[in-house]
Amino acid sequence: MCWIEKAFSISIIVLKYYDLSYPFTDTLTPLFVNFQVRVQAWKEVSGKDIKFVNLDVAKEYDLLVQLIKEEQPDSIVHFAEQRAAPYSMKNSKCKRYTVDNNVSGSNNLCCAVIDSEVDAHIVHLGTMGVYGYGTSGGEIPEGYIDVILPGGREQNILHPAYPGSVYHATKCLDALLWQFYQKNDNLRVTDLHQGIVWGTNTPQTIRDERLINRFDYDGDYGTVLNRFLMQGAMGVPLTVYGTGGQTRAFIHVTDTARCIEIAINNPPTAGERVEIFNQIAETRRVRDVAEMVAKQTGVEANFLPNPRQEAAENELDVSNKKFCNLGLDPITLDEELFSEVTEVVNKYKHRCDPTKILPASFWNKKRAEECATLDPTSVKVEV
Ligand code: USQ
Repeated sequence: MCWIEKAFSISIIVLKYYDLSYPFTDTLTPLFVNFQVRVQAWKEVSGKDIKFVNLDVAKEYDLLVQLIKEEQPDSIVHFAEQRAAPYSMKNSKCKRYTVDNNVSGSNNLCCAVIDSEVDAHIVHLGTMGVYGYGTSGGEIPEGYIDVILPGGREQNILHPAYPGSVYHATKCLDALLWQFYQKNDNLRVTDLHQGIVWGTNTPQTIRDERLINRFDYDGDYGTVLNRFLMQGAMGVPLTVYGTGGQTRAFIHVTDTARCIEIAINNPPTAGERVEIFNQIAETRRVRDVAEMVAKQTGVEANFLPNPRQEAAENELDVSNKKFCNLGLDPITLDEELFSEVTEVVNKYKHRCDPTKILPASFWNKKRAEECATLDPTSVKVEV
């Protein structure tokens, strides 16, 4: 589906993921699925017009080309991908759907920009997970890395891909598509390698309840810090996977929006290589994040067998200099902002299904066997 924002001096199409045909837990927040309600609410609070079009980017190619021709966008923000790693690893159906939807969607978008003959800048939401975690033995640069090839040949190449799930693998495949279409057709592309998003509201969505964001708390869609904050607010022991020694990159949802704005305002020129930013504020170890939430809420950390095939402990050092040089002042993990999330959770906690809190997606047979003792019905929440 697409949002088209023409209120700024430039025109933007935002391709957004939304699929009601796949079963998932309802978001904790009561998201307004009638998009006309959201569009109307935004008009009322901002005076700005957004047009909403419902189309499947991975399947309805002709409609996508027609839309781009009609709207002549300066930028197209590509968020139209199945976004959850655990969901992508649930079973073969979910793995195949994630690849079909994500890779076809990205390829269709490149073809549609070429066929429509519109010089639109593609801004794509990638992931830090394309790099793997701590695999290059030093700071992860922004997209490209200096290497010395056999014979002492110095090169600057796309950072090697090291995905940890089918979802992350689709973002690696996307990265190769951007490289190809930039080289072959001079497409202008920015790839944003984002860390784990936390928080609920941005300064825009907080203006009206009808604009509320999703808040996924379940084991398939919820990301780690939001899950911990929700569990803390409901008196549920925090679901730390394994030792909690995994170090990951984090970013607040407000900074996500800010980074997209910065990327749109700083497009590569025609012929310039794919621009890549690391869209992160900071890195933290999962058990340290759990400790912060435990201290604030009084709940304990519960170290569970890890449902994922991932390193038990890793270091992670990531450069985010480009965004900082362009004006991003990153929001870091902060207890005041935790309170804002907790308020949202407390308001809607009656909507929580406690049986969805434990992990329900296992990376392989061995991990599933190790997690066999986890009983989803054992979780009790304080309402
Ligand atoms: N984890 C726990 N307990 C939980 C949930 C997760 O210990 O209850 C651990 C996981 O084992 C993992 C880490 O926390 O080591 C992060 O898990 P996550 O579910 O928050 O994030 P992940 O699956 O890696 O993917 C999410 C989003 C994806 C985005 C990615 C950014 O689903 O869209 O691209 O974060 S990143 O991981 O930096 O690539």
